[in-house]
Amino acid sequence: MSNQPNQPNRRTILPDARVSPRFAGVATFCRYPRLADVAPENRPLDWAIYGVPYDGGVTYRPGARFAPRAIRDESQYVKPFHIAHNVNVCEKLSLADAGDAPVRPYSPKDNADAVAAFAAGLADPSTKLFAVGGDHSIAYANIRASWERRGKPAGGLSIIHFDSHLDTVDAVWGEKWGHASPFIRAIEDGLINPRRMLSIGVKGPLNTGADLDFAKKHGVTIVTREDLFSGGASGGAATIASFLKSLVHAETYITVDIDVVDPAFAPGTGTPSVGGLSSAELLALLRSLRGVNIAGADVVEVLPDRDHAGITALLAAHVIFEIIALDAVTR
Ligand SMILES: [Mn+2]
Repeated sequence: MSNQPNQPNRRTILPDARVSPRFAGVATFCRYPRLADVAPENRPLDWAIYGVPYDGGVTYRPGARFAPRAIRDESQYVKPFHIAHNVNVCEKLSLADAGDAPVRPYSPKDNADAVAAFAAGLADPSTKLFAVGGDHSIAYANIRASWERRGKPAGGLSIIHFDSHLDTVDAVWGEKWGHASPFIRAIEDGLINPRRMLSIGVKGPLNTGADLDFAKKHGVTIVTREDLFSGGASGGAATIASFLKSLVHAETYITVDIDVVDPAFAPGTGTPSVGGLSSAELLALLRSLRGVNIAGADVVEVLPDRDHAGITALLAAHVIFEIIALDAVTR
């Protein structure tokens, strides 16, 4: 079988857990090699996964700056073979942990610029970028770098967004670059197309019904959790299927705010919202995106200090794996 070491198509060499145990050594995402250790024959790199230890964009509980370390730790037991997709991601793809982006703790705008500049220079021009936050403000930077890498598609990237919140608020306390605003900024800058934006898992309560206005006015497709479990042509599953069909091969960014998952499953997050998806439902929804042409991705808003037994960070590690597997299965 092709899962033996040293096969010519094995592109990401994982440490043998029988020689270098999973609890030893410096932790990288899913035990993928550090970017500097990727062999020349495994370039160009398919994905660079990097941390963004930044939480200066929040107004409620801070602490997501500690998430990249926590997620690296919890990801040590993520193995490379995906049962549902029947794919070994390490045989299909060259993957690396590119370390952490530089951050600017006192300014969300300066931070976005610094992270975008770091991401723009990572690895090879064709390498896709996976950012591990950090709060959701960091998504803007990775979207910007991904849009540039994918040839600056006119009209912007399509985007599939998992979140309890729309994150299209113009400003909070005068701040336009916080974690409530990454998508309104990305839409304004033409990096994403609101008419090809799907927000899954949105729920209340909101500050005001006007929080929905921007998304409605600009044509964002919203699927609430209640929609997901109502059937028929107007049900959430039908809406998602129709959206996916409309994408054809459009370059599509995937962003996962871990607070889309119920705090019973993902307590370690800064703005928990009750009545969310289960871990299994999120994974199933991600698997249902098979065939999407992925342009880049992120997972954000893990807050290790509020976590229990690392379950939220562990879920985020599996979100990374699920999205990478989606890309692997299309190659
Ligand atoms: Mn969010």
